[in-house]
Amino acid sequence: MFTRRDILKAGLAGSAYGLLGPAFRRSAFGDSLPPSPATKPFVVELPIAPLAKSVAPFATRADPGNCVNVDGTTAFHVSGPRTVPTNTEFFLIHERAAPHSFHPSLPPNVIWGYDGMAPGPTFLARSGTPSLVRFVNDLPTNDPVGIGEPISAIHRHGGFQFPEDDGYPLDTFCAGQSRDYFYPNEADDLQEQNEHSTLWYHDHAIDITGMNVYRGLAGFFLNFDRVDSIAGELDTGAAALRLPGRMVTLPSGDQFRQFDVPLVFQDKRFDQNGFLAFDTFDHNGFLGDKFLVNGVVQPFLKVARRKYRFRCLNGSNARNYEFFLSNGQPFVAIATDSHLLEHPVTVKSFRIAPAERVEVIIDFTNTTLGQEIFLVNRLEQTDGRKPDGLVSPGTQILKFVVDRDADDPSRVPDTLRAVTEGPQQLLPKVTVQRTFDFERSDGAWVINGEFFDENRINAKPKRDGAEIWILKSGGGWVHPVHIHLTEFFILSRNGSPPPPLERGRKDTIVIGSDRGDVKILLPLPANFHAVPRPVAGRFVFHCHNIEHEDMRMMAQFEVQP
Ligand SMILES: [Cu+2]
Repeated sequence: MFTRRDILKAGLAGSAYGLLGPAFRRSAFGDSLPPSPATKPFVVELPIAPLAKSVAPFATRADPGNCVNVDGTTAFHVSGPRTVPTNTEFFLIHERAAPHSFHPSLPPNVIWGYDGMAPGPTFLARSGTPSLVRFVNDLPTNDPVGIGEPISAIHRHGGFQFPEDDGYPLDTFCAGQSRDYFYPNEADDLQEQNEHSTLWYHDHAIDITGMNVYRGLAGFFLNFDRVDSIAGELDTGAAALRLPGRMVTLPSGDQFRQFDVPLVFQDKRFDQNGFLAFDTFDHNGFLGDKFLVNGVVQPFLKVARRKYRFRCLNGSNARNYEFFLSNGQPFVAIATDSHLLEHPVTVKSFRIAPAERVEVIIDFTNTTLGQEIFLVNRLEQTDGRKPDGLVSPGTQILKFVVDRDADDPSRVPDTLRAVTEGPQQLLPKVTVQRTFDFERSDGAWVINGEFFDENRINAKPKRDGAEIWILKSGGGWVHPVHIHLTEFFILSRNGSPPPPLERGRKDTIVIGSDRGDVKILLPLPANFHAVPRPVAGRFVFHCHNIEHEDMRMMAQFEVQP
């Protein structure tokens, strides 16, 4: 089988794809793409993925270890049956093809989803209660659509987990196989400031992540603790923030999280028959012309006159967004990436790059019944290089329809999550400063001049230490850089203090073009506690424009024991 890297090496890109079989056929459009069929906006109600349900504990088993990746490699981390704490919750998720309606005027499409859903089921985890998730690969090996490969690795993005559970891109399982992932659900080094909020899980298999995520393999993983608690606004505990959100039981008996809404934004393109299209040879970053929220084109959401928490995730392959509200109302940002901010920040708009999360409170209290408010993207982007800039009026992505009143015991306190170990405490631990240059090379993507090579370790930081990294981009290209394992503080952007939404801990950071370079401070945790073990081993960092990632803009560090 040819890989994208083989194609690159052979210099065949864009010319000989017809030789390469269905998985590599160019979809039914060329560089002069016909636009997707017209779809009427705001006729579909926003879907909200069901919560993942735990199952009876099962015996864990060895990872297969013999799944052959498209580049010929096999797993690096192979773990045997696991010993997990007795309070671990077990989950069983099947990756499978399933029919999906993106919009009523498009024909049913076949997506690949966790439990056949795109986005997949949402996990709600409690800090201190680990999860063991068995992902079973039931993806088809003879897929007629030709978008995606039935080879999987699962990365829980923003998660603090062992190297073998991190979705290291070689650690795949093939159709017919499964892999068990253990998530400790604990804050790094058990510090409350490091408790997680909005994580997401998605495919991370070497060279094919872009196609597999585009086909639907992504979902939310939310983490709660005593401060940002599952009881949320109804929590009577002294430590509870009581942010908007509560659990309710639906008539079906299923649990549902109300007033706390995950929103994944993705752009897609459809051919003239209304079927999902993808260009395997767009190595700059694939852009769609349809805007989806939670898997459907331009939906609406009925809201009550009260506060809501929205967990915004950019799940697009390459598109950046800047969101505004059509009535000019501000957002109150409470979290960026995996962490609550120290203090809420009121903003008129916020920008979000691929894989970033921004959590905002929108207060509908002072609206009128029947009022319609739109979430609008005003950031234009026409290629994978960078967003073009703000336009007016922009594109309405999601319509809120105010249709009722509801009680609102929620609060947004002035202090959300105090930072007890910030740059001031960490800087004395720094012993190493490194520079990583993210650049284009021969139509593909390199870090410090080199493609990802699983046999090369680019950095060997010490556990329980801290490092300064300078991330640079050349050629006017924007790269959302994601670092696994640890979340960092931004010391400066272009030599100046970071803007307000970049002052919390981050796991993905945009560099390049007018955003410039960043200097970041990475703390390296010392220990895992749920299964006691020092933090050590290999983790990757890469561009999260997934086409850049698949074209090898990735490197790795190995935390030293
Ligand atoms: Cu990039």
